[in-house]
Amino acid sequence: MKSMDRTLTGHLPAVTPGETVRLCGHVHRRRELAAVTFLVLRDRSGLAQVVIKPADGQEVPPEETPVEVVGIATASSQAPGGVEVTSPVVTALSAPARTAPVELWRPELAAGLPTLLDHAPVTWRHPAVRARWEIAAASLRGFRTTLDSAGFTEVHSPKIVESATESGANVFEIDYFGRPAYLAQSPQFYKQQLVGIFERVYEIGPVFRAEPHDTVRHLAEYVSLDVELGFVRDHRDVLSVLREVIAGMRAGIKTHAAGAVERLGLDLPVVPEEIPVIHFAEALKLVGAPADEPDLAPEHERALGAWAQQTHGSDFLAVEGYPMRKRPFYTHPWSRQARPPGDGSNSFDLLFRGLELVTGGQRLHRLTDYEEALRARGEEPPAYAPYLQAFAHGMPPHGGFALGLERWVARLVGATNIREVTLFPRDLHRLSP
Ligand code: AMO
Repeated sequence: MKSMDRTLTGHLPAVTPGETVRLCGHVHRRRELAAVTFLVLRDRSGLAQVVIKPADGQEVPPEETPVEVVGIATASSQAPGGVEVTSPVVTALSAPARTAPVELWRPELAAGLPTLLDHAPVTWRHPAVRARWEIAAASLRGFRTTLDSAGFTEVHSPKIVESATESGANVFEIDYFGRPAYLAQSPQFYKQQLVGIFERVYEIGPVFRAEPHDTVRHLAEYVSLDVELGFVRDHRDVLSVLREVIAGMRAGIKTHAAGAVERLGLDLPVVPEEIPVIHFAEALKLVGAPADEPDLAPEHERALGAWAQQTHGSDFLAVEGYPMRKRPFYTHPWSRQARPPGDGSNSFDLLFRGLELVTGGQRLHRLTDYEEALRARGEEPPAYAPYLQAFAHGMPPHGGFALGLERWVARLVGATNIREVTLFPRDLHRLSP
């Protein structure tokens, strides 16, 4: 008995009735009736019912206490999966758990967002809450699988950096052995330099934004899924890779998180063979915004999302040709034949169900273009010397994109606030748990 392997609750239905099994998990629910006590045990794979009769002489510790249960697998039409455990020996694996701040055994968690976040180490135990991260984890598997099989190399770049990459404003300054340094706002500079080495790279990692606004779509730290590839013709090649990546993330969810999809009743998006593309100038017209607007407001993105759904039956819409003045200095100017009005760029945003999910595009790749672009923005190229050396020594035309993991999951599960799908969110007001 001592060396007996553990059976997961999810595998219990496959056990031959009459066999002895050993389960480990948390007490999800303890129900004491006059003649019998039911213990619902929760492990990483699901729930199982354990039936305790007075003659078994077993005490069930309070809900959330981790336990080991050794008993007989017994067929029962009442039990989840048709098999329950009887005649058990129940051993507590820690001191009795304190009463949880929320009733985790209820099918749906009845708690407001502050309670969920304040008690995250406990509230994430709820199966319906945990399912959200299962979606995230399966998406990451799909992301990696897709890129690994397309010849990409996974990289990791420093998170303590010398200068801002996206804009100076929302950067966290830190004390680095007595001199100023910053938390990386994105792996942008590094992923570009690494294209010169590996040609195709991706990184999954945290990025930091000192977001001064308290919104439902911004965090101070989020998980960025970054991709960069060389020898592109323009941003449309990048968009094709993005399409494959999103299809791969969806496939990852279907394969590795089928239980979470079912539990949450998700309607996974259809990823069209080709993601519909609209030019920024057209998009402004469509939503009735002034032609000189430099960016899309959230309500514009929502309207465009609805338009993409109606016109193309698509949950996704790429908006290309954003004005150069709103994009970072490394952005490549518009180069396709049909020249749109204004100072367009070879960059795009991807909207998913009316929310910006991805930013990407083609980058400059000639040293002289960088020097010019930096000077035009009042910056001195020597300040960027470590980054610019890659271009001095020859870089191919390249481009890439970054996808915010929390926004992807929030849209998939229908969460209005991205904090609902973030394990331990960091924002203007929150630094713990
Ligand atoms: P950008 O700054 O647009 O682009 O970020 C890319 C994507 O990251 C997500 N995102 C955020 N998610 C949560 N909280 C935030 N504060 C936040 N800010 C951004 C969004 C967004 O679309 N270097 C470029 C990418 C590139 O061109 O490759 C960049 O970082 O989903």
